[in-house]
Amino acid sequence: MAVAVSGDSPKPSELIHDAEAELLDLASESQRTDWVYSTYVNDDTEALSAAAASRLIAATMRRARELARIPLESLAPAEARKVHLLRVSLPLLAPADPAESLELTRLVAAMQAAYAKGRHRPTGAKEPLDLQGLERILGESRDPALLEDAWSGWHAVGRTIRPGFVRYVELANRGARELGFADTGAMWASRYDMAPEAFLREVDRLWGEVRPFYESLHAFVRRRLFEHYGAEIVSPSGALPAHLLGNMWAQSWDGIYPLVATGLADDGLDLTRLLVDRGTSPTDMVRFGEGFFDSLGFDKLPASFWERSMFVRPRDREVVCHASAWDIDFVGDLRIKMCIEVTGDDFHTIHHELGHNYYQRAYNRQSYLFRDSAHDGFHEAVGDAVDLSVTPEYLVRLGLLGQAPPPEGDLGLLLRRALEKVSFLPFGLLIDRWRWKVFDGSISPREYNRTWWEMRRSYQGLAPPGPRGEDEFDPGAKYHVPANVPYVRYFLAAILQFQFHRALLRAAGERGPLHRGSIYGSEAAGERLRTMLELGASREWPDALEAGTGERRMDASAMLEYFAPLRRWLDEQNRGHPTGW
Ligand code: X8Z
Ligand code: ZN
Repeated sequence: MAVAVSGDSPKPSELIHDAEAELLDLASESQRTDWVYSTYVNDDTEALSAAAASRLIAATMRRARELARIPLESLAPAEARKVHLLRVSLPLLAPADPAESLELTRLVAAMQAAYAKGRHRPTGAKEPLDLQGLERILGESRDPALLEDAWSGWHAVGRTIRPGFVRYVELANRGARELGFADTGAMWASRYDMAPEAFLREVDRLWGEVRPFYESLHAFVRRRLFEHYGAEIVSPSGALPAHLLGNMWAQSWDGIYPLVATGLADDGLDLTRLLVDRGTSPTDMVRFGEGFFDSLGFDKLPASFWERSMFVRPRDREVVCHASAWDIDFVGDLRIKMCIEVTGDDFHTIHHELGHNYYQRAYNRQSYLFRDSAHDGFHEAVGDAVDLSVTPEYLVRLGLLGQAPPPEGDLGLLLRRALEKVSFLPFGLLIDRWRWKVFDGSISPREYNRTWWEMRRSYQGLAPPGPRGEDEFDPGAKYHVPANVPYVRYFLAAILQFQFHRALLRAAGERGPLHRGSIYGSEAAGERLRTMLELGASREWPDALEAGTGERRMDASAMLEYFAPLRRWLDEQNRGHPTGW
């Protein structure tokens, strides 16, 4: 506490300053224990990390209540913003009762552990496989029976998560209500500098802009899958079977690019093959990522990054393999935690994660409550925007590719990117559309799985390989659900990254088509990006967006422009064939 002159109560600025100092300490402690837990999952690390999380939540809620008593008119605008940000700074709030708070944070840690420990032994396999092994089958096999087995085998992990999830919803909502939110979903939706209802409308508006493109891609992919698998497995006019799209959650379909791109010229971007052929190691892949940011004028990563990060899955212990980026002390102890495999997918994910790290470092001179992104979609979009500059020409410069393919390769290039990014859009939206209803009570535990599949069908046009009852819990088979990570951020990022890419290309002086351009080597683009990142959360997000792009609204025009040649081509290909499901 600040020392108050006797009789006087502390000044608002002092209260805020003290709150920031206390929370910075507790947040770093929580990061540290969480890091140890995630890289060495056992009962002790689980207990330690849950206890630290509970302490951070309790202090945050106590400080938020304390600051809420300050009359708004006595606060400078930056202080008022901090008071607001403090209230929405955590993805999880907990009841004031210490036993319930600890119960909740332990539940979340335990759900994560259950997810990390998920294994399934496919018929005929010698050993049980972890998620990565099962994902490999989903990406590579074209045998429907094997695909279904790997898909169902992994989804069984949801069953072990369901009971904890029901109680977590109850306790997390109680915490959110104690701080004046309607429920946890409403709290999540309060982080976008607008009323939660306005934010939901904003998300719908964006989805409306890209939905026709998604439907057109869906129809085209469905026809190719129908040609390959036949009418017994793929209906020519209905929903797509979720296990045939090359990815465990059918959230990105680039795994089936070879099936879908028949007859198209080589796009030169079979990254997995290029990386494997050159004998690239996981560390080399991270060095390539660092090299890109270096070329934009960002400082090199600190030595501690290379010493403390986890790049590969350790053999001797259980870890949380889902990729993440960390700034343990909020001033530059940057790390990534990944189980890198030498694949194109992981090459992209490395750029994604490094985007988080460079953002974290760019805003670390802000005061504590501003050390965050403008909104969480920004955090997710930075690395992806940079990754859009991983063009064949760039791979030539790295020495991974001999020669860039001629313009005929463009359609393939765009199709591959669309299978990765456009297929993702409805998935990015539906996870939280489902969770918002779970948190506000309009979906009850008895209908978790049915409503999940209704939404999978209505948004993505997908169906499960067979009937899924309420003994299953398929949302629990996606990391962010047991781990309590809000998801609509990825939907926003899927759109924002193209806005960033377009603006950065223009800053780099590139005037050509968006899908051909790369900002590699442009310090002007780097400068523009850094200006936006350094703001952190100190300003409302439209201000940050304007600093980076000159625009104040999120919109899909850049994404649609990037894919324009592919959209025309898909429309031609789909003529006379059914779209929708
Ligand atoms: O979770 C992630 C990152 C960590 S922030 C690897 N992503 C989402 C996912 O894997 O579902 C990136 C794309 C979407
Ligand atoms: Zn991320």
